[in-house]
Amino acid sequence: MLKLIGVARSRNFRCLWAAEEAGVPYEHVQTPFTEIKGAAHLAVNPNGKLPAMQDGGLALFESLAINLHIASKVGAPFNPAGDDHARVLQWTLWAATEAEPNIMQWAQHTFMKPEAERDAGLAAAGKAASDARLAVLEGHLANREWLVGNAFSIADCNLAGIYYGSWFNKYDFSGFPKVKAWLDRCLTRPAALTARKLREG
Ligand SMILES: N[C@@H](CCC(=O)N[C@@H](CS)C(=O)NCC(=O)O)C(=O)O
Repeated sequence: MLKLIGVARSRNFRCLWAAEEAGVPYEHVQTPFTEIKGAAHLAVNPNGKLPAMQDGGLALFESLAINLHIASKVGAPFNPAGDDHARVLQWTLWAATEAEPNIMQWAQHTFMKPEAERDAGLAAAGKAASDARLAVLEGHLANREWLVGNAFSIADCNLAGIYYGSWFNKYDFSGFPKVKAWLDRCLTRPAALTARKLREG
């Protein structure tokens, strides 16, 4: 059975959410942060990070790669084919390279790091860079409900999974009403609520 490795208060949240959306059976192995540099965990994720995944003989790291693998087990609309599959890959790579580094910089220096280590300048720069990406997303969502096609897909799960922490911690999305409404739609789906319950307790 598919094993999703790592506590839910890590990027494993997005993998748990994807598995719930896909409806694939999985085991949640709740490896804590205290064990991620140990030999047993390094054998499945040599980066010493969460999450990791095992599925038969396949071991994967990188949360969004894990999610694409989970989605590959089901068909459309969660895992669309053809041109829409290319669009899923586009948004997934955009999530990893454009969205996540900037929103994480804001998050790290706003609420994640101990107060003494936060840098207001880095938080502001992270917000400015995030807002530039959110403007792109706002334009894309101007006349559509979901990122790809006309149904929720793994692309929505991957990108909304990245913005979940900032959405939960009250990032100011007021300049991006379409994005805010899309995040509300994504993160209150039944599968998202199940994964959020694992994370938020
Ligand atoms: N790009 C990786 C990032 C993994 C990552 O940084 N995970 C964090 C938890 S969410 C972690 O394990 N941090 C502990 C550390 O870096 O020592 C992914 O998406 O899986």
